[in-house]
Amino acid sequence: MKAVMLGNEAVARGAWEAGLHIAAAYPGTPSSEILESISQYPEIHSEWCTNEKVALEVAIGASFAGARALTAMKHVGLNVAADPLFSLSYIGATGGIVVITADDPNMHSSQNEQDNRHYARAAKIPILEPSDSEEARRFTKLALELSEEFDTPFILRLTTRISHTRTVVNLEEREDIPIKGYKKDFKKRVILPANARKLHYKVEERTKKLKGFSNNFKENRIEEGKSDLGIVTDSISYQYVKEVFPDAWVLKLAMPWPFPDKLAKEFASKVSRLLCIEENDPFIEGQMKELCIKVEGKDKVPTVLELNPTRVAKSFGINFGNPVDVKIDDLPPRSPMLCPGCPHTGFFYNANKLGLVNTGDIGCYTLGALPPLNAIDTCVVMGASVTNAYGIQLALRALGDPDAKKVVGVIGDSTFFHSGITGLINTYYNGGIGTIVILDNSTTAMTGHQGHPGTGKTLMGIPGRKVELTKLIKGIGIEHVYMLDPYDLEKIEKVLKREIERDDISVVIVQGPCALLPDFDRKEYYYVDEDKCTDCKLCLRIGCPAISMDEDYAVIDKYLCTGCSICAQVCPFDAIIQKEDK
Ligand SMILES: Cc1ncc(C[n+]2csc(CCOP(=O)(O)OP(=O)(O)O)c2C)c(N)n1
Repeated sequence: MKAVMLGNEAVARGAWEAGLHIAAAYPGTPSSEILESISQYPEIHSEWCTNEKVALEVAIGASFAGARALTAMKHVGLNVAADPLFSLSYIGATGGIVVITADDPNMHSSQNEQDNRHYARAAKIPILEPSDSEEARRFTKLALELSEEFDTPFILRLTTRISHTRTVVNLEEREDIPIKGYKKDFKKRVILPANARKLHYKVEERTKKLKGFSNNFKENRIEEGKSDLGIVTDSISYQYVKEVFPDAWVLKLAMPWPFPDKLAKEFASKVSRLLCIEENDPFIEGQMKELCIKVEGKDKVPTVLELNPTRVAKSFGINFGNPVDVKIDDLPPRSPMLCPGCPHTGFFYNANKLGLVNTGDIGCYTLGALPPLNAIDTCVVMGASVTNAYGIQLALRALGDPDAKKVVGVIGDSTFFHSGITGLINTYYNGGIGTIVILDNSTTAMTGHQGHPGTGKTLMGIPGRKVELTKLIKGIGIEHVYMLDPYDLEKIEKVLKREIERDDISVVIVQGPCALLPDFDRKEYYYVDEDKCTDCKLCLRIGCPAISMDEDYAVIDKYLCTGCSICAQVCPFDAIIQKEDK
């Protein structure tokens, strides 16, 4: 049987076919559909975890007990999970264990372009890279099997184009793999220095064996060409190479680490000109150069942004036409905005009005940094709003600046559970002051409405336990904790004005569900009374996409309006009126 599947769906299918037992992850584009698809297979226990480190550690525990396990994350998630990843390399696998990283060349929805192939080499963990959905399915299976065979975790690296492209997949049946059960193994699993030293020798031995494997691995394949040009490539770049250079010899690498040195040398000897075409960093090229193989690559192929056939062709002076390389400058500008009725809007409107220093975080609410709200000053990584606010405060206090206590950290609910909690405890412990605002929309909205501990909704639909934010924060010892209605502008302003003057730490939770959730309580729409509207444009300052200007008065798109009332609260002329309930 065949099916057309997204790369991420195919990974899930491959994992299911390989008899996977446990899957644990934290969402992040472009990886999120992997767990969402796995959750459709009832034979697998799947769950959203609080963050990527937690998810990997859950998978490691499952592997300890002899279950096949995987974790999936976006590329920056692997930074969060890097600590257990490096230990896991020494510990190896009992049940097969695979760490999936979905990288995002071009930063379609990420803060950086990070080439996670480097993690494979740095942590000495073998890596597989599919070039389409069928390979995504097969390589996931293979990674779980090889993990057990070589006593190592495997990294499976996808990129946005692999994760989010649909291609044909062959479907196979699920293998029945029993969970082995738990057996104590002190030398393998307790990485005290005395054990770890021995384990490091084992890792080096394993790497040698895997290099031998990589040299003979049939998925690291030479495709004969008709010219004397040879190209080494991997992942999605392989598809571009086949389009742009149909006559070239190709060395397609499915396992770029451990590097198949003999195979690469053999390939180089077959051609007179050798290119390396890969996205982002010269990971393969660098390893070829270490072998003194003469190869052209990043001197011509850009390291920044993703490749496509046109960019690949252009790098080598070939005119390939322009089928996909749309010039961004030619498109009408369309700035991203918070949605109509977004429960974050009211806070940002007030924060802008008060002109505070607001350290931001990652989520839908990062959009509060853009005009007209302009209410976020920084955005570093998940959780950093809380810690950055504290750091700014320390510096300002050292300067004797009385505004030190007015620094506000702004974080979403999922992000708070992910990595805000530890920062808040740090601020409390070290005597920090200032205000932390948690924008709690009862979901992980940015990545597609996944559950988190504050929702109590689990991935498999089994009722989970709900963590109450107020109790949690009060449990730390913070006394000033307030829960606010996101649509009550006056109250938000009043509480903010009061809290930023306080010589203590306080937490303000602005709580109301995301307007895109299916059970959102949509109210009757608002409209503008043209006779009362003075064209003052104050209502535009909330940045609601439902509001625009006609010639000399504001108009509200009744199909977009959710009836949240924020525009009506902002209008000084009572020109915005709610349609009466019938
Ligand atoms: C380390 C890391 N993991 C995952 C992501 C993907 N991601 C971006 S924001 C976000 C959470 C957003 O949820 P929340 O904090 O509740 O804010 P909302 O979008 O709901 O406003 C996630 C999972 C990321 N950017 N970095």
